Amino acid sequence: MQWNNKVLAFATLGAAATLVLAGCSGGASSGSASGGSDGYKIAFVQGVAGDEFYISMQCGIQDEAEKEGATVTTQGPEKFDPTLQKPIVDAVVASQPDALLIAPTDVSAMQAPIAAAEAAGIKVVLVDTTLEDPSAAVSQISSDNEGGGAAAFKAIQDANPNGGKVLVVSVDPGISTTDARAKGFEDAVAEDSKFESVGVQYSHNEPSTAAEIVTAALQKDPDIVGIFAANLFAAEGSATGVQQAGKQGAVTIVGFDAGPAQVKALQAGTVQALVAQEPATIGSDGVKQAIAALKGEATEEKIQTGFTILTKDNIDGEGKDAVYKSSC
Ligand code: T6T
Repeated sequence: MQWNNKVLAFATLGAAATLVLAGCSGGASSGSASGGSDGYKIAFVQGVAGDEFYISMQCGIQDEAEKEGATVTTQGPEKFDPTLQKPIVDAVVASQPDALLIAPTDVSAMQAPIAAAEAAGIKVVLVDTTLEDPSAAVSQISSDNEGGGAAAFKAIQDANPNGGKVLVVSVDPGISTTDARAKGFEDAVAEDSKFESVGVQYSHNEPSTAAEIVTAALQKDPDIVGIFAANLFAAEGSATGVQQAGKQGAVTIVGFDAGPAQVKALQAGTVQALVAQEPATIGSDGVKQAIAALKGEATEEKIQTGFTILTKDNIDGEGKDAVYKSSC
């Protein structure tokens, strides 16, 4: 597991396409960004539109692009779904940008559309998620997702020294990030005989489905002590599910990401810890790698960014900066 300094400092918990204007608030609209007229054209394809993780990434991309005099257009599918993301990529390829920054929604289904971008001479950077075969990309940038999953288990472990049953609420199989988080969590659980995993369930990125999963799981196994929600929407829904089951405070919830609604749940005590990623850094690093490739300079094959564990103790202080944005 890779820990950055912030993680060490904060790991205190007893543990239909939307085209978004660069520089605007992230709502559904259409158009393209402004930037240096002679600069590179960068297309950013999000995993899903309206997700504060990708909005924060967009902010990082735009800030870095502005420094370089490059223009950015941002688009994302309405759902985290390769059948909706593929046509967006196809249209982006047809529009011939210089570079494509993309978070593929599936490790295999997005392979061919992204290979087509590379074949068209577009420099591809994979941001956040990756592919089974990432060779079409000049660089892959993501959090330490496995490490984040293990850190989530540590938070549950610290809050429940006697052990017990734990549940993972993920998104869909085939997403590199959430699969790695679930693996990191499950591997760590397997190393502590006091804990037993009741398995990984998939919410399809729908908070309401995550809430249903959690209420049903708590009915079946009322002795569940901890829930790891592997992304923002799974975490929002898991918090609702625990509340609906009347188990607030009795079950430790640790969620990946740090959207504003997740932070409210942390402050309210429904959720005990959040694993905040650094989406703006992923985005700015993505722009740097794309531009290096366009200039014929060396690129880094893989860049791993850090995460911060947010708790009630640091969220109103040092942790504030790690909260995701709803608009740039
Ligand atoms: O957790 C992030 C991202 O890292 C993951 O790949 C998909 O879900 C999010 O966008 C949060 O909703």
